[in-house]
Amino acid sequence: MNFPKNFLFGAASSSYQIEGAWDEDGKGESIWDHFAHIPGKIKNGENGDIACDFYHRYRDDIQLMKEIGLQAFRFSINWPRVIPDGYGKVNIKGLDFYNRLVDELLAAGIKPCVNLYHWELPQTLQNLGGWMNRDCAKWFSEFSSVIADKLGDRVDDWMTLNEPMMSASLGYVLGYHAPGLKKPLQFFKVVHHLLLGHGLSVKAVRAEAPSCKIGIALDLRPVYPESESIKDLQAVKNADALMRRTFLDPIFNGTYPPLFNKQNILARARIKEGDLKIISTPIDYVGINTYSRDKVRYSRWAIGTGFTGPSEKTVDKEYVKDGIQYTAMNWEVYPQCIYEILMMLKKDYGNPDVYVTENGAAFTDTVENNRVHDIKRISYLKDHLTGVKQALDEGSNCKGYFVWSFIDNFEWSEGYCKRFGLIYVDYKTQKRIIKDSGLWYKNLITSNKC
Ligand code: IFM
Repeated sequence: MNFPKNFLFGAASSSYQIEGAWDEDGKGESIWDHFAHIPGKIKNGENGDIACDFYHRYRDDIQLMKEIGLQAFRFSINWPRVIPDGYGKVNIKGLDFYNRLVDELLAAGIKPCVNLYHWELPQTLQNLGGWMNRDCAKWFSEFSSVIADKLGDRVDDWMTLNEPMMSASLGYVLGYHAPGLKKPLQFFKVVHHLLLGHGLSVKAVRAEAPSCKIGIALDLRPVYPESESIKDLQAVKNADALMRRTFLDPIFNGTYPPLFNKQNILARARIKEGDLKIISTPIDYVGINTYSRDKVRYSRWAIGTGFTGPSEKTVDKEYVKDGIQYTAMNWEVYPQCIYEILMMLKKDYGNPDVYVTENGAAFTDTVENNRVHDIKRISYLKDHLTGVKQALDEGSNCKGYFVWSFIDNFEWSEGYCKRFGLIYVDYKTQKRIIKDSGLWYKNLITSNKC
């Protein structure tokens, strides 16, 4: 099964999950530094203070990327590392880290793909309301300008936000993620400000780097009903509107789905004239982060949405139920997910250029004689790439695929127990081991087929 000649194979990461050095070289505090330091918020009391120590080990890690043949590396910029207070003074040492990282990647022949926001909001801005404050969109665009001004001469590929749905839902409604708020009535306001920030950031980056390509990484999953009842089928429509169309419709069409009409208590954002025009500023591609599908059911208690979604209940370990494999995140392995999302984008949004910006799986890994035989991860990746290939054969404009993740890392509220990497990390010693999946990926990249 061959992929097109210029199809890009990479791997992804994010700053808080790998960098560590949380208070070094003038870095300010992020909402994740703050949240993870609150006892009880993260499993086993862990935090990202050290993580994979990528801040100090990036040179060696880039050699590992080279060893497994990565063509591209997607990473995020830690906003308060560069602008400690969120706006105003730039921390040159922080900016210089990303400058060196880009140079080192290019020297290794690896394409740097910059994601501007993977949830590392400066805590100072959270103290001013975070994304509930409309000014946050403006501060984000100023931060984007600073980064594009510095890196835009060497970085061609950009993303504004990673998974704004997760920022808004886990961060402001369910409270599992930083900033840890439970304010459902603020949901849509947060979404709107994030999307406004996205639109302003697209313009800011283009102003500094006119020939770059810029998009956004959205978490998109096919939605299925738990039963065939009319109410569950309606729940699917609502879930689809909330989780998919809330983001794709304004970006591609300049409208919000009807779920957010004025009568809906969730729709408390003040949308000003011209906002949707900014949000729908044309982008060069859309990134999709896809891992599984969601099953939803009707719920009369879910005010404003009418459905309850996938359970957030976590498990210790992967398992098989009714013949279906679930990962250690308790996510169903549903390999058609990427194919279905790519086909949906083709049918409903004019077949834009797409990158699969994240796909991968957490399984329990064990080290035996300095090797990690992660066959379940290999089969997961292989089956999902088969879906990509099928979509390409049916006319999708998918241009590349990034494994989540390049390296085991800090999995947010789950701490370090969930491993997604192609590279294993022994957190006590920071020793790395290329897993069998890393070697398998290398072979796929070299042969261009799976
Ligand atoms: O680790 C996360 C990443 O930060 C965002 N997308 C999903 C991954 C796995 O949960």
